[in-house]
Amino acid sequence: MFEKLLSLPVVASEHGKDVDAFIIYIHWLMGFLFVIWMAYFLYVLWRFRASKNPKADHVGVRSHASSWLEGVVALIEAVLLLAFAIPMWAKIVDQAPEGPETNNVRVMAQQFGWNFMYPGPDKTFGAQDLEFVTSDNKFGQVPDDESGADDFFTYNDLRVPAGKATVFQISSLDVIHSFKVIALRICQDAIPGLSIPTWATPLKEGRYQINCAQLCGNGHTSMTLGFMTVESPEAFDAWVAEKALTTAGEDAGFE
Ligand SMILES: [Cu+2]
Repeated sequence: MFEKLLSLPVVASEHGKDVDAFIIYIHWLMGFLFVIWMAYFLYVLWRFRASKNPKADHVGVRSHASSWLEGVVALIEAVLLLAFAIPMWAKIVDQAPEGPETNNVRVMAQQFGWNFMYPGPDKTFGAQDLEFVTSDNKFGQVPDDESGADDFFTYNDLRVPAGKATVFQISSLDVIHSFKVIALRICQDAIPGLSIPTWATPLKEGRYQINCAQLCGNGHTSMTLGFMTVESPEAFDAWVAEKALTTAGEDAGFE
């Protein structure tokens, strides 16, 4: 029972197990600190009990040991942040993969759903320009751009191939949303006017919920109607070929 109660949500991405390991490590560390601090608290209650200390000491601690200790803790935290956390973020998160084996999807959040744009079989997106954005052209696709001829759109239906990295370019049509796929262990704010990449390599085939992780309005909860399907690369390629033939250029969205 406890195993089910305490387990983390299903992991479908390559880096997801590292995120989970980190979460578990932090819980162990916090558990350890909790035990130590509680023991210290009980010791202090006993050590400075009223029966042995009838008169309060108004000077208190005379040594500077605790100030030094705090300085050391601050230094360790600065080293963790500057030497480990920031370089690791720059290496793992900011450097999205590129190349022919990488799948690319543009994500346009709106009140209240998810629009997805695929580059089609040529794997190249058509040009985008803000001046072309309308309610039927949410990504601002430039008309008559050749590489955009096979680009197609879906609404609340995200598909990605298993075993290949997918880079999501996240943006928003209206307010700030946040693209969160718990199974992939990714979460990125969707900000109007910006296109922010985030990426993951899905491994486990299946259908997973997409969440909006910013309270974005009164229909916020219905953004959970977005789903991501991880399928075999063959099934994904067949789907892309069929969609590009049948719905290229057609808005799939919210009416
Ligand atoms: Cu939202």
